[in-house]
Amino acid sequence: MTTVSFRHKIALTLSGLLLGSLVASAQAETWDMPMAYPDSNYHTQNGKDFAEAVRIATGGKLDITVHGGGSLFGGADIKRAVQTGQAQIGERLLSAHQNEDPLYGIDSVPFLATSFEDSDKLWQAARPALEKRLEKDNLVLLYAVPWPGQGLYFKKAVNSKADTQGVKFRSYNAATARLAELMDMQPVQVEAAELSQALSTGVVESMISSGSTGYDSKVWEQLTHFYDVNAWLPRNYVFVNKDAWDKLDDATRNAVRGVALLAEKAGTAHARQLADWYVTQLAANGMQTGPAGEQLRKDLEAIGVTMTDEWKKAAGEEGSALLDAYQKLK
Ligand code: PCA
Repeated sequence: MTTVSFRHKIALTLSGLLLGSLVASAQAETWDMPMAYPDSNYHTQNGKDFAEAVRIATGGKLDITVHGGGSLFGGADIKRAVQTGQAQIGERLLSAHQNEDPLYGIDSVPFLATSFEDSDKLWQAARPALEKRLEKDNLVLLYAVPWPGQGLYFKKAVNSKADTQGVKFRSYNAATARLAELMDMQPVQVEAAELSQALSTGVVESMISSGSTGYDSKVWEQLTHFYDVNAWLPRNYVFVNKDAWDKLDDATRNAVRGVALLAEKAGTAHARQLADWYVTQLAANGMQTGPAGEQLRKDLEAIGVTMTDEWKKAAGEEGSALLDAYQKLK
């Protein structure tokens, strides 16, 4: 009797599982997730962990395939691809859209938030407005993870603006291009995926970025100096096409939201853990690393004031309200 009921239970469980998996596979959504940065980078690793956790949390109902390193769409095309539904979900540098709306550039205002703590506060203050703004672009914001602080890379010692005249500078958004102009450099927009090539062919010879991207691109093969100026901590964010999102049932959407919350925490913790290590790696590979000298710092601060004023003017009342909200959290 006991044996029968046990077997009966197993049979029931098995058929239940089978039915469950049939239902799941009948309803399984498959999404492509283009990401711009290399597979080895912590942002991409975090995206892969996110996709895996979504698979588990939804019992296989939502199956996300991550395409790292710009392999499915290059960085510059990812937002459009997701807006138009060519991909259902993607990751991109948020401030890359600053030319569409100054709000997108709030995390690249020089010296506004220069630590992970302040970057978190700025994100907390700005997130609701960014969520609304993205919705206008047919996108749903899931999570965002910061890069470490941005420092200046050169192939010579630079002590002040006098040393940067005419230097070819790799930019990755409107703020970095503006910074180059204000230092009398020549900005050239280059995606991280093409950075090594742009450096080795001499298209660019300097940049502002984190130790992370310097490490990923082995910039020590061409560059010699890294000034750890912590100008800002830009974010990559992960977003979903609104139509694809609306097609999911409530339980799946809740599961994805929960996993996204964890992904933001895990990715941010990773960034914090790795920030110093990356700079150590630059030094271990022969680069001179350290803070900027006094005159260079002063020059950068003056440029920061100009850029902050310009951003405030461009972002208007909404921008000022966000800055106020941020100051209240500090
Ligand atoms: N790495 C990215 C953006 C900011 C960063 O640290 C890049 O250089 O493209």
